[in-house]
Amino acid sequence: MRLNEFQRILKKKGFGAALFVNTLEKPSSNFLYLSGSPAQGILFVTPSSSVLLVHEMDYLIAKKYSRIRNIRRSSDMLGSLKRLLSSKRVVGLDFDSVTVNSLSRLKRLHKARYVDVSGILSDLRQVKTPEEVRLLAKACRITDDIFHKVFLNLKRFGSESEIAAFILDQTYRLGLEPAFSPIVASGPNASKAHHIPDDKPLRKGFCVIDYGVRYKGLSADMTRTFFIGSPSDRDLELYYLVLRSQQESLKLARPGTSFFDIDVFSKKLLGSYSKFMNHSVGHGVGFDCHERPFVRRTKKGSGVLSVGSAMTVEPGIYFPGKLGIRIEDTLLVTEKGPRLLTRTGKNLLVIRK
Ligand SMILES: [Mn+2]
Repeated sequence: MRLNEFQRILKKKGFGAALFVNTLEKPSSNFLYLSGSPAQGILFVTPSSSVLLVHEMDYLIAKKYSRIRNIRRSSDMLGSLKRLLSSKRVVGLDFDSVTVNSLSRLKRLHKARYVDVSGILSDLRQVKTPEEVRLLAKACRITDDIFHKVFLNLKRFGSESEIAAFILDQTYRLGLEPAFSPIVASGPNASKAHHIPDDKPLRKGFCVIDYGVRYKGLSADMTRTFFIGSPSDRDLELYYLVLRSQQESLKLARPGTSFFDIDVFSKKLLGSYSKFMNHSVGHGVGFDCHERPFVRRTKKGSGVLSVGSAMTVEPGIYFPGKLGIRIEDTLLVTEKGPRLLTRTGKNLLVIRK
């Protein structure tokens, strides 16, 4: 279905073909999106046909996952690609995933006008199909379950890295992959939005956990903040300020709303603390953990939500070297408004150590 739509666009634009390369070093989410297959290889699409070109050793995995029936085995991938490209004068490429070196190799292999199709793909991907919504919701439910298990076991963890290891263990036991490395940040570490978990004893204060699993290509993204020790009145006030901003902002996730306006609104609700929120209110999610729609510096450059947009809402405040609080959900924009896909409770959980 997605592939057919992409082929229609290729035809309309007069492209002879488009190709997507997926390797271990440079995984291509567009390759996965269009083919359904995580195998290494080249996806070659023309307005009327498609073929998945794989090395002999990747044939079985391609066959297992690919929605594209035409899978061709080759021991000379470049030679096979050259034959497929012959007579194609305009060829679409995903400029987001092609390196400068591979582009020059490609130009030596076959002379053509190579045109970026990454924008076409991100527009298509912004509207989730019912099947993608189902998979994303499943990714979110599994992520909820893992957070639940983390919270049940909190007493036994001594360090951030123990929590991260537990999260990854739970993920791999299910035969799944992390959408990104878990962020576990306790005490002053939580003031770094992208802290890497360390093996030192957990610090007292707020502890941020940011994580999501990838389920059949779709990424969940959720953050919860809990407290180790006894929160002061001010700690509680700060936490519930962020929570209120998050809960009110996500209500704005409706078709036609600019993501920019949600960003402005979430910061307005933080009042004078908004200067301690050093990132935007959220991002689109899907086959990449960060994809369209985005919040940019201007309203004009920012994405507009539509039915089928999947996104996060994640306000936070960070006092450098002191504390950090972030609360994030993944949600879907429907005709009726936002539908929360991550559902872990958000009242402040306090553990006394
Ligand atoms: Mn996020």
